[in-house]
Amino acid sequence: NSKLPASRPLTATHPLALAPVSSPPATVDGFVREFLVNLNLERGVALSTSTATDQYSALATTVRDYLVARWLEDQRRQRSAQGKGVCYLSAEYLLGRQLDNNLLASGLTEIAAEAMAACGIDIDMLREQEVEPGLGNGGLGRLAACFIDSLATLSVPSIGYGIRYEYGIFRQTFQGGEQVEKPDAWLALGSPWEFPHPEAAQTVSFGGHSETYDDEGVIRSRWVPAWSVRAVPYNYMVPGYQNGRVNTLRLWSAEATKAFDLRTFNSGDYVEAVRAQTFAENISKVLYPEDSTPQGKELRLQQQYFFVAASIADFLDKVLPADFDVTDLPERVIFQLNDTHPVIAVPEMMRVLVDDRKLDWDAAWAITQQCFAYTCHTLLPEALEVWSVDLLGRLLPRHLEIIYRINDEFLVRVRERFGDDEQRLRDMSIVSEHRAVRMAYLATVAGAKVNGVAELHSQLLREKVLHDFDELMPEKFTNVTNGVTPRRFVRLANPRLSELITDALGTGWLTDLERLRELESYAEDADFRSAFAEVKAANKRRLDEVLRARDGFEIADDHLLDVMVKRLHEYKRQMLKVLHIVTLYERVVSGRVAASDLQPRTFIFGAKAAPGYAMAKRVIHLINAVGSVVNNDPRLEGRLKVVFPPNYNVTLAERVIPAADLSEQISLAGKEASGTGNMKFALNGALTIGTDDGANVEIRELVGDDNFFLFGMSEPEVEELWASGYRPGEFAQGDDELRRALDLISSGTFSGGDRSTFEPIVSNLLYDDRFMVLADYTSYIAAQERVDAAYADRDAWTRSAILNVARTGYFSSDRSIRDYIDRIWHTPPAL
Ligand code: GP0
Repeated sequence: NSKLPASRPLTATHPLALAPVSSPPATVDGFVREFLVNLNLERGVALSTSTATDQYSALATTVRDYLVARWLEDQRRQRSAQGKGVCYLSAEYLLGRQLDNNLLASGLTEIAAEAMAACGIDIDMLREQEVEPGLGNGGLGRLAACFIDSLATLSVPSIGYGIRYEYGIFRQTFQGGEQVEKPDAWLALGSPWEFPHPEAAQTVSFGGHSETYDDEGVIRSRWVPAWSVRAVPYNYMVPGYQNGRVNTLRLWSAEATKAFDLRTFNSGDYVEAVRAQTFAENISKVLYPEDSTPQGKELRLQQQYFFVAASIADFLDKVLPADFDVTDLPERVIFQLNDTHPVIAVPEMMRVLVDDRKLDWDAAWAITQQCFAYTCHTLLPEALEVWSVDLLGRLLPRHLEIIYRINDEFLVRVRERFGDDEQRLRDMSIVSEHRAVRMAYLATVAGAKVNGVAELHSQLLREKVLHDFDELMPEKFTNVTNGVTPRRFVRLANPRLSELITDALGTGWLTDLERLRELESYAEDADFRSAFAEVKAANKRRLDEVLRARDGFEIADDHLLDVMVKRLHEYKRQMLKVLHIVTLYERVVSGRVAASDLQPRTFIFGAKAAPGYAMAKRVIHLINAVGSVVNNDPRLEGRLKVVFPPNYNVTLAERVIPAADLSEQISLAGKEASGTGNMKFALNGALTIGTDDGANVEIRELVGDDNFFLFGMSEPEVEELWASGYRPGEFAQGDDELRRALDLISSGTFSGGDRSTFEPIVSNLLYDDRFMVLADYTSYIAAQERVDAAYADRDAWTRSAILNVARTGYFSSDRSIRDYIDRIWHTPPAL
């Protein structure tokens, strides 16, 4: 009997307290009722007077209501099981829109559509109201979002911890073809998906000094910080795909502590008081927009420490039972470090165990080494974070001390193993000669495991970036090839393809993506091929509609859709793509090729540049400039189009990728850690033109050479050319068309006759060219000719596209998560 007792208060053991809510009935009527209740009670409006914002918010809240009971049940289950769980520590989660994902996960998509229709509301219009939470830069943040989806779908007890930035990745606009950044006020209308918990706030301290004291005869260290902020958790539900599970994503927001108010009050300076408030709130104000090139700013270190200190405290004090013995910690948790951004968690854990919990150093170190694992996402030396000793000493003096001690003990080990090899000691020291703390080294020394994100990447980590560490502790190194969630990037992004697959294979493939293999035989079926081609064509028409409405661009039906979407970075080589377009253009305007002989193509770009990355911004300007010339030159007869919609984000990705014919993955071999866009395209039936880099290698092995356009130098060839002294100018001399393309850019053709605008790009290529664009140009152009030839046989192309889908089920993030469990986490099978 779960009736409320009339006079006694509800106790924690009362049945209603144990199973507090039941979901509303999963019927159209039940949904409508809940929706109207939310509209009335949450928004305070009637249906007749509600705005689109009200309706979207009430719809989201309604979906949330259906998930809450499962969420609470999962929390209860995870608490009572007391098993080992995963804490994913990531400074970025590039979530994308939530509504459709949560409808799909809860199985409410049709019911919600009918319910909205019953209310006279166009649910598609409500979908468009949602502002995506852009709490990440690119691949790394999106990977974290895919991983928490798979963790929930695989029923792994886990919590994602991160930062609730008030401003996510900037909104990109173009003015005169140049990137202009606008703040992303994604919270301006509130977010219906979050649950703030100010009562569960943690205090996070900074500054001050470290001192020793006599603790009943034992000399101990303690940190006497100078200031602190409040970390307020905001919880988000992370539903598994139709499995009744809901995990938690906990994002921290910074607020001023009472101490700030007190200081103000005492000083009597109101304005100073408010300024202090702002100072605290600054910590979670904005996502740093640098991808792969950290800036070493103090505020960023504050952000990093802020969220990991709050997360560790939350896990130890709130998630674990009150009487938990921290010596058992390795049986209960593994903290996965998503790149170096959260690595300051290592000394923080040591500080908590040694200073607060009074464990001896060796015991604490043994625990810490089992509780952390580190994922490296890069091969670029400039992407490896370092923090100056001065900054660390100022902001986190006790942590710096701890890092020094970890380093001292580590160097003793190095000496034991390699003798007094001073060069090696310098090379491996966590604290460099330049008084900088190398966070990747700290993570490698502290972590139980270190993984790269694709086979080639993990191999190069062992051979190059972390070579010395691999020699000393080879057992730590492993690989987990990245993956993407098929729920968002196949099912939601490509409903037509999903339906076609389900018609052929039945259900079940969305959580067992290797089953796509069964499509191989369908590639030989002419009816299936034409159905598949019709899906691609329909996706192009859908993209055409989206881009017309969004930016006024058109996508012609008969064009090959050639897509390069990713952050703008020189190593990714958007310039190679530009040179291809300029070459095609030059062929026609010079009269060497008739426009009618061109395979019609539309080139789609999507790319944000870090605001301080001048060369990247120049390339954006050039793409737009080439676009406005090419798109308007009648000599091309409309056969080449360049389309660069601003503000590429997850929402746009979900529209662009399913429409693509050709996926551009053209980084210099040995530079792209993995790539994840490459996987999304292949799974949606685009063929890849790519170098032997990152996960491209694995994609090509799986789909087969016949279904992949390989070009360019291999990583060893790149190394060899560097070693022999790379002179890019010689490649320009050696290829007539390359020289013509560069000359055309230099001549001012794309800059209204002004020769200076793009001169820095051309001279950079001719005299420096760190990423060997010119060396790979000839091979790239040849590969593009093979693309044109292949596309001419449309039916054979479609066959290859189907085989790409059939053979890339390996790239489900479910498989990645299983690999993490087997190779790194060793968590028990799901509850
Ligand atoms: C790597 F170092 N990545 C970094 C970084 O700062 N930001 C970032 O997004 C990316 C890699 O470049 C990647 O190769 C990789 O797939 C991704 O991390 C996830 O592992 C392409 O985006």
